[in-house]
Amino acid sequence: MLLDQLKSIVGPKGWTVDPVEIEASVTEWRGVVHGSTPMIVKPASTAEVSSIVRACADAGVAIVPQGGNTGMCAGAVPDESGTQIVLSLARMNRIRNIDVDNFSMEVDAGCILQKVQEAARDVDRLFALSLGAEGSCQIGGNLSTNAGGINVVRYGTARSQVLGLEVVLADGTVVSSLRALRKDTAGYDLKQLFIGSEGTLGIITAASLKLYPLPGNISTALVALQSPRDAVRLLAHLRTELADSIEAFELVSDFVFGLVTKHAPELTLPFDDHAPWYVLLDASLGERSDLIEAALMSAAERGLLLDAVIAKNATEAAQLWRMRHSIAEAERSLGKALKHDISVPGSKMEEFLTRGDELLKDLIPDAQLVAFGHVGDGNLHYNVVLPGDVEDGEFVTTAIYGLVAELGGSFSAEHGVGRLKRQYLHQYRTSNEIELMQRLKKALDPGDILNPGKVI
Ligand code: FAD
Ligand code: 2HG
Ligand code: ZN
Repeated sequence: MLLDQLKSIVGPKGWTVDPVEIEASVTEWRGVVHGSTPMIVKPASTAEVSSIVRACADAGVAIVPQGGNTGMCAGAVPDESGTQIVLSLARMNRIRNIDVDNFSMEVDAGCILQKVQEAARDVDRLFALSLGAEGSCQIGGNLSTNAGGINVVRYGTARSQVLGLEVVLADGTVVSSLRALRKDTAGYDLKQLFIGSEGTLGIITAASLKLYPLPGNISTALVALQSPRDAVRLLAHLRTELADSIEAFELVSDFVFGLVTKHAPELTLPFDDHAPWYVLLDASLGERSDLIEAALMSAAERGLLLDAVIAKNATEAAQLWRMRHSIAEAERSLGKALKHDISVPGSKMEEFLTRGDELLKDLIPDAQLVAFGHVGDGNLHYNVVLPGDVEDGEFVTTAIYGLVAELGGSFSAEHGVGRLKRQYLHQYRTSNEIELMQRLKKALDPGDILNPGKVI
């Protein structure tokens, strides 16, 4: 019997059928998808992951790898069949080693992102991935979704932070390419296949990560703006004026900050008057923190901004970033929004927002638009809260994705495809791209046991 076999592989601490734990693991972060599983297995080593996968493959039973279960497209929850095993990486949470001189570290896949950041900071290094869920998401989940977050504008997505990976394949084979090298042209770059594949091609058990020098003093500013176009122009201006020291550059609509301050009344906007849009930014200027004021002044002279506040100290800066990182929670309290994590070229951002606005007014005038995001990367969260009497918003999503495609963008820029966006992958990728993805999936997972029903 498979469940008994799995129990004996992981020992008494390595599995659970506790209803409370099961409930949390089968429910997507917003509760929009609710699956079922007979058991959660929690291996403590790569060897255990390998044995679990081999046993499941022999029995023809599917596995759903799960990190912090903070994903936004139901990739980490099992389906409703009640047969899929959830494989939690939570017990594999060791920082394996840090090579300070090589600016690299090796970690288990189940390490919480914040723990990785802190371990790097303790040795004066930066691990440059940061996002609102960092207190609970795991590095394995970050890599499997190729997560973005607030520092992509400077350091790239999760993919750019990886030097090597250790992966368990669908037949239990362990492929270790944990080399901590920045240059390596020996054969195919296998790690890239698994990064962003959302647990459908292999289970990531460890990673060798790239570190940077700590950026030193960070200047944080909140800028009030008339339009997203000004945000794009302001970013170009600041990049030039401040020698490309912008570490984060996030756009938020006034409506969205209104949601946050309603949801968390202790947070307030530091302006007397409201503006249509805001940008929250970090710049690493070291001792030259005065430069940010001069750069913002010259931006104001060019008409690129309405007002700006520079955080006076780390506490004020943290308060501003709390407002940004509280958006997902605040939106969740409104109900089940249609989430669209789209991207368009920066030059098309304004057109997308103007035409998107017209489209929404036309289709569904009482909808509430929750627009914010990583404008420096052309990645917007263009979420729509439907009025109570509209049950199914698929027509809205289809129209928005159509506009995104027309402007040369992507319907899925940051959170992955998971289960919720799967149908659109087939619509917005060419048939040759889909066929190649299917061939890769078949070659690596012929029995379709790794996270079936997700992505492809
Ligand atoms: P999970 O949700 O557990 O899993 C995600 C996917 O990866 C699933 O398909 C799962 O099967 C697979 N997976 C997990 N671990 C492994 C593994 N070890 N091997 C193989 N496959 C695996 N995302 C962003 O990109 N940018 C943001 O700014 C951002 N902000 C967020 C803010 C909040 C408040 C929340 C709740 C979420 C946010 N997210 C963001 C989404 C989410 O945090 C990220 O997608 C994160 O990378 C998921 O990590 P996780 O450990 O929770 O993965
Ligand atoms: C963010 O940027 C996350 O805060 C979550 O990617 C986005 O809630 C969302 O739609
Ligand atoms: Zn985001």
